[in-house]
Amino acid sequence: MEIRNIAIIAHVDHGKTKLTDALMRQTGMAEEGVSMDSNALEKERGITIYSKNTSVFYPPAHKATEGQVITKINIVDTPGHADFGSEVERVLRSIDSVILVVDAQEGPMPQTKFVLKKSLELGLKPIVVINKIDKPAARPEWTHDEVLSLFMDLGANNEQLDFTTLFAIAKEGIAKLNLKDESKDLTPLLETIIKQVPLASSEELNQKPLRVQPFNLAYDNFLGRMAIGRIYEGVIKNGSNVFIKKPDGETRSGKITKIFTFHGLQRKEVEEAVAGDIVMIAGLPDIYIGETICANAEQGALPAINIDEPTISLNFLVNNSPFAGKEGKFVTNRQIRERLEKELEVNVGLKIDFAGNDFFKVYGRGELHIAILLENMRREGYELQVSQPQVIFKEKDGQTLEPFEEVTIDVPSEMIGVVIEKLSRRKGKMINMKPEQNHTRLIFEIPTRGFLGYRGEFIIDTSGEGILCSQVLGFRPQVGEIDHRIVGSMVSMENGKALGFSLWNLQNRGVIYIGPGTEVYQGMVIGNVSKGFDMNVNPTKGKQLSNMRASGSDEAIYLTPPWELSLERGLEIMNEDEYLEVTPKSVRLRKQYLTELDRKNARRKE
Ligand SMILES: Nc1nc2c(ncn2[C@@H]2O[C@H](COP(=O)(O)OP(=O)(O)OP(=O)(O)O)[C@@H](O)[C@H]2O)c(=O)[nH]1
Ligand SMILES: [Mg+2]
Repeated sequence: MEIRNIAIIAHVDHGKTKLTDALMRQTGMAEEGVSMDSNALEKERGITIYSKNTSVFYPPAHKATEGQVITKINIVDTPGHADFGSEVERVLRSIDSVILVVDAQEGPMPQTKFVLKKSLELGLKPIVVINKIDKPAARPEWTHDEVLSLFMDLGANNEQLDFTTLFAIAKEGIAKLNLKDESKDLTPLLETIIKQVPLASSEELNQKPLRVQPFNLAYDNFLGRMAIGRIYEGVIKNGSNVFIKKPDGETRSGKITKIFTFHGLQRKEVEEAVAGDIVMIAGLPDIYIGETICANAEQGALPAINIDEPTISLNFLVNNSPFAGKEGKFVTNRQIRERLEKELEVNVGLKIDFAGNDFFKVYGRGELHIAILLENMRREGYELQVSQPQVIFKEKDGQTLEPFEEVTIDVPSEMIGVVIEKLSRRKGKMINMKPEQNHTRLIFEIPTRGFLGYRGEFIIDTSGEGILCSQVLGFRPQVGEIDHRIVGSMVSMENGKALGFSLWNLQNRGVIYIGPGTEVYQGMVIGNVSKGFDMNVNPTKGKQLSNMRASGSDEAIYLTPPWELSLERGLEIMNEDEYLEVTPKSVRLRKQYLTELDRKNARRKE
């Protein structure tokens, strides 16, 4: 058996997972309807959050003819969202070729550029799949040209420029080498993989002493932390004693207690695995990404794997709102701490500082990265509150640096004015503007600090017709003050049930987050005020019954549907003096100080 290792990479939503699913289905490794996006949150949101391994065999054993070599293709399906970009980078270090999927209508997008750049730098030769050619507005030839110029812009060498392109409908499991070709399945893609992806396995490599490098971590309740890594050289045997080396050479010893290989989506326990394969290993509880597992102490460590630094931080703390403990099962400081410690076992992009007295400082790669952690926690029954996400500053050579992002925006051309105006005010610099058919693509570089909180405004300003995505560029010298449009909060002065009548009165002052019947407490934020300053309101006030009857000219109440808070919305719009309260059933926004008097006193102290 021969082994080949590939990763599927692309901008978010361009069809990586659909393609992987179809590859599994057509090679008999998965039933109809089984998807790589297996996690509950992934299914709900329709996005990939965690990169995942699978493997397929080609030709499938039952179709292989006598004497035909069967190839095991290890495939890593990667997440497209920029917050998980560092995960992709680690994966790229451990495979031999990438399938770059590009949407035939959208063409290359920021994440396409990011993952392609990383791949080219690592010397990989991509196979390009132009996907979704069934879309009515698909423009496969244009996309191909754009991809080619992207390769050139990114400095691809001649061999890389000579990439093979396939056209696909991943959703239906079809790929072809020419648009005019007839094809019923993914055979052309599988054949291309066999032809072009370098062989990872060989008898010669098997003879060498063992070297394995983990690029991902997994956690199992019984087996503890596990490493997912590539066997570069040698054969790994269950029960063997090994040495673990950090990239700087520091060495410790350990023992392998279980080995799994990937077999479709299943993991298959094996007694040994050969060079070239990707395995999951148990028995090394302190193993970490980029270390080298080797057979003897004298072997050299493999080159380190970079892990991108966090860009934002926020505090996690025990919920102490008046509604605390009503909905959660796990609410104490200790329980939250233990959960966060467990998260660190697998969530490589995350850092946590446990030194605070009554809070934990959590560092992440973006709002979605943090929101996913919070969403998982609330589903498991945790209750907590978090502070406003803040950008991380770094000191280097006596200079303060802050994270910057590249933001790419596609909007109907008549809307570019408002976008440019708002992003400029947030210290964004437009570096490109390209009109296309009936929309315009704008590219900005902007400090993360200025960009935080813009998404919601963008959706409103463009009536949901724009596409916006961002990509961390790295740390750059800090720019000055940023003029955020401060939106005031509508803060409840009372405890009780919100009534339709009072919400109706309040809705012309701003946007309301709650519907009638919602229980509120003093200090809870129930909406925002377009005028800019906080406003104390009483959402529990009803209309005097007698009044209503007497007036005779009562108007019907038309309540605008509330703009309900989700975790991401909450993180994005919250102000500095607020907490987001997260429980299994609710997401509420509140003032840190619940009474107006306490808030005044706090302001005075500043
Ligand atoms: N029309 C059309 N839609 C497709 C095709 N392939 C995928 N899609 C749709 O595109 C959406 C995204 O597909 P996924 O496979 O989840 O994309 P992805 O690249 O894995 O997304 P992330 O992992 O979140 O980055 C889904 O709604 C698919 O149904 C295709 O060939 N044609
Ligand atoms: Mg996916």
